[in-house]
Amino acid sequence: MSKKQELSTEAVGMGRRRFINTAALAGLTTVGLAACNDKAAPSAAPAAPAAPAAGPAAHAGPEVGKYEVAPGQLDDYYSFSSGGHSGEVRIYGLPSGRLFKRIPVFNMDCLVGWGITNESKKILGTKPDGSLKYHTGDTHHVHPSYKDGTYDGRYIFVNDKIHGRLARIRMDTMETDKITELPLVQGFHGVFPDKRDPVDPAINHTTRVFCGGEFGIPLPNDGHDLNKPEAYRSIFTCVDAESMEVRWQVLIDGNCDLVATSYDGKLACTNQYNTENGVHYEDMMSAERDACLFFNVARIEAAVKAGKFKTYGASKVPVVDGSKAANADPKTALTCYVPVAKNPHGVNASPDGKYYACSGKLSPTATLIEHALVLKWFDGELKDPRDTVVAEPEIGLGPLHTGFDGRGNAYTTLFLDSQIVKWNVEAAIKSFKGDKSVNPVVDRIDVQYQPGHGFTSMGETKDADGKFFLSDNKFSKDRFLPVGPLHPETAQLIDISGDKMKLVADHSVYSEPHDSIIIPRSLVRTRQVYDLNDFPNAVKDAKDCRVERKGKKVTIYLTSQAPAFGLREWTVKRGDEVTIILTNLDKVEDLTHGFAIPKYDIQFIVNPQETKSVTFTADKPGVYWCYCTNFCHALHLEMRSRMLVEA
Ligand code: CUK
Ligand code: CUA
Ligand code: CA
Repeated sequence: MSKKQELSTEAVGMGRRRFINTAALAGLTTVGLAACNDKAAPSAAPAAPAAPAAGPAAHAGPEVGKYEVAPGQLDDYYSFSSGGHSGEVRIYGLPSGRLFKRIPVFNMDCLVGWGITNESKKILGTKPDGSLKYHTGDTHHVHPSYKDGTYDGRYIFVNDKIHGRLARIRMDTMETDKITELPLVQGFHGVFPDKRDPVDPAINHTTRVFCGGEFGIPLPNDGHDLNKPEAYRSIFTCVDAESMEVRWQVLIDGNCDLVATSYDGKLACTNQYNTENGVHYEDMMSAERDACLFFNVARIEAAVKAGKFKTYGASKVPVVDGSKAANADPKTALTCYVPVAKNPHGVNASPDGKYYACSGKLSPTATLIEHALVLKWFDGELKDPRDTVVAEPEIGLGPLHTGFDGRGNAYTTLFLDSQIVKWNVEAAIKSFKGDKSVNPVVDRIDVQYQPGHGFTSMGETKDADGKFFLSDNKFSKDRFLPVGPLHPETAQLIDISGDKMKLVADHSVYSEPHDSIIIPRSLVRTRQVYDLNDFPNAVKDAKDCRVERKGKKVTIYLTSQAPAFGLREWTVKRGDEVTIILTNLDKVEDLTHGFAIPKYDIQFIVNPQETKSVTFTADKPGVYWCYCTNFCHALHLEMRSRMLVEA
């Protein structure tokens, strides 16, 4: 037995935790890459014991039964989670942590045929030869549409960091219905819908989606300017929530990470870790302060209307100047750069609409900015943007993302400390004003390990219910059965309804969710069966199944109805361009059929009353069994047709 195995689990955990802390501290003073150090030498002994975790240690053990969802019982909450570089979005149940669905967004998915069917390819975007424009995606942030400051159950918006795309998912079918590629953007990171109109109070729902461009690039990016970083700029974008067309853009200093919006619709903001506009990491951390950058939506739209914008390259989208230098006068400024602690990560609006919490990452603090004071700055009543800061509590090492409970408390993930810290907003404000008798930090709890995003149930709406906090941890190490070098990640469920946080479940998740939201099940209303009439190309009756030829173009009109397809066989000629339109005539909920053609790389499903199509060139003569892939009936294996491709 190895030495490590002889140690109790607790001791092993402690050793690792200490090591992480030590590496973290070294990281902060050198290059800030603690996680990488830790990965490179996971078994190294701690160089020196770190200070024990602050705050009361006595957390009650998990009361598993209380949070168990018994067989046949339904979860209370949905969690919608980004899938990182898997390019998808996932739906979980909480508190059980059961995975219900993976929604393909920017990725290909051979189960449903996403990226294979004509309909999905049209949404994903194709090259002139009909092949997909991109096969990859990197989803970070998922946020639903709003009405009256809370979710309206219509859409979920999600970003693609790699190719700068915004996708929309319909919440009735839980399918991606539109994707927009943003011009002039590389590394589109944070996304947030507005919560109401900035000028017309009658419009109390989401009409705009704000997108934070992270990487600065030369404008135009035409292959000349590697060594001219001063010419690199990032772009902040507003997309119309209905048409999904880009409305306007703002040229800015610095790189956007997260995006948040105010409850009155007036402001959008983003945290900026690279106000230095550096291209190397040393440059990106050279300044003592970075910024939380606020956008005055009404003023930007007035500037666009007045023609005060530029366009770049082939893009026709108006771009206004939001740079720091051009917006020094508050009375006319479109943007306000509020100085916050070094290299902030994450900005979140509190459910009462009063504050924004922006974490330090390379500073052990969170910066609290008051919404009303930012508006005052724009009115010219405050000189210094820094005067909008009302608290800056010291909360721990590597603070990233913050959730709120609706009772005045904030919960921030501490990446380097591997903890969640609970701090009280009003206490933090008092202490910032000089009242030394209050300690804003109320509680701490260890998580396993290195949390990235953390979020509370309904915490980004005015209906924050203070029940659960979910910690999406980047490292799981010893928490699950080993499955080889790629580890699962942990989503740890914490009960925040009491004074003390209680860890109640470890859920394993496939890499690599960044952000999620937790919604009570009452707010989600799906359709469980499609409507035939929603598909203009539907084959509405098995009698309509046929083969139609126009020159070399052949269309196969096909239906599925357990246990048979509407045609038993059909013939095409070698070299034909074949389109198969398949309608599932079954009406019963859950009766999905699949359709696969061997060697032709065709595979997709059709749900009850749904129609999908595929197009391919019949270039391989022979007989091909077109079979149902989705177990649908006692005669599922017998559910087949033949396609003859004549030589
Ligand atoms: S983020 Cu992923 S953990 Cu800025 Cu998209 Cu923080
Ligand atoms: Cu239809 Cu299996
Ligand atoms: Ca910086």
